Amino acid sequence: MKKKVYLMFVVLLILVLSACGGGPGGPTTETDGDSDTEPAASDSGAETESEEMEETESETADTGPQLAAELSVYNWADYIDEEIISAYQDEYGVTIIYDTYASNEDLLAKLQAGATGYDVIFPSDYMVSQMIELDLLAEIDTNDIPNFANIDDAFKSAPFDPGNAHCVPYQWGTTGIAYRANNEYFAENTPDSWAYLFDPELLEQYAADGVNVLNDSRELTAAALVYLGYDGNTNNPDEIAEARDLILAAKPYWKTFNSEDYEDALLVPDEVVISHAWSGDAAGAYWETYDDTAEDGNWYYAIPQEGAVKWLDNICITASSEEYDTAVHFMNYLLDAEVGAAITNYTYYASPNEAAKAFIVDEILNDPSIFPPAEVEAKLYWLTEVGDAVFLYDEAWTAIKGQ
Ligand code: SPD
Repeated sequence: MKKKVYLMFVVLLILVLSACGGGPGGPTTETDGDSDTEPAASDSGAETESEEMEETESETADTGPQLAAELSVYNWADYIDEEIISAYQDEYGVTIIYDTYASNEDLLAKLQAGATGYDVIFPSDYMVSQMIELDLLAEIDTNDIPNFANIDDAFKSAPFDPGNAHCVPYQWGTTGIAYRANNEYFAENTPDSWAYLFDPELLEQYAADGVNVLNDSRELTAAALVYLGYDGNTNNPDEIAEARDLILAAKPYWKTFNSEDYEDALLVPDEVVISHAWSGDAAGAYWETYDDTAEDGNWYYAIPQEGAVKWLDNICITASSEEYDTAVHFMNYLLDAEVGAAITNYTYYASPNEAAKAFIVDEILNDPSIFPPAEVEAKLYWLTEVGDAVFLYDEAWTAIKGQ
């Protein structure tokens, strides 16, 4: 399986970095003999307190801030190879408390409910604006993150966070339709329209074989809106209500609302035949089912003709975090070229890290479902903050999930 190959790649990367005596937290280029690798936060050796103090003071003076013993990271499910987390912990002695969520709205609800334990989070574009307005994000200084220089300019200073005052880019992708290429129906019919998820007449032909939609209110409502010919970010109550009704009419044909681990379901025979999907999960299903003899995988990915979402997930620090120095150190680590590539080689999502591209495996770099060509880009749009209409989307979602 491909993921095993990528896991070996990560292990190899860690060995190479250790052999070089440097760490990915360091600068992208070294101009002198000093290593930018910072000291570990904890030390298991039996030193006296004064020895420890002396060492701490000189390390602090020479190499930068002391790192915290722990950092709490809250990320999307299945969005990083655990080996990368382990490598950071081993190299810097910071214990990462790692937890996951399934949607931007779950993340927001958790923070609004008063959760203060999280330091580093990964909201998408529109949610970054929403969180900035709600004062849920700390301000950052990208000068504290030397590897920010690795990020492609096209992904810097996005409208949702001008000047990257709060966040840095992590991974990006699109939202389309994944389908079983070897299914009798889809071998004849390419699902290149949202009709394949919303039109009961079409759904009747394959619903029994399993249909999944993302359990994500803005994503699913946007797909319904653009199918109806509306703006995927509308704040018009009538249009949102129409999208809700379209979804409710299609819902009986859907087997699951799953965005957390549906990529696993795609690999189970007879579980699902078509799914509303994020590009990386669809590409993962393709490569996981790739047959060397046939030179093909069993899952394909289509961008519907009506338009599809392009999104950018970001690394941010919560306003309640007391670990700014360690949080930016961890962000810098994730933005290292080789670490950035190891993330994409595991997730199959596109990397906004230009320097990482030299280390991303060719089959991902050359996969148009991951890095879309210009004609596909032309059909993509961003989800944006919708102001008070967010309450209309929430109401619609409650109705959709409740019935
Ligand atoms: N398995 C992790 C998937 C993360 C996808 N983020 C998508 C955000 C779309 N709004």
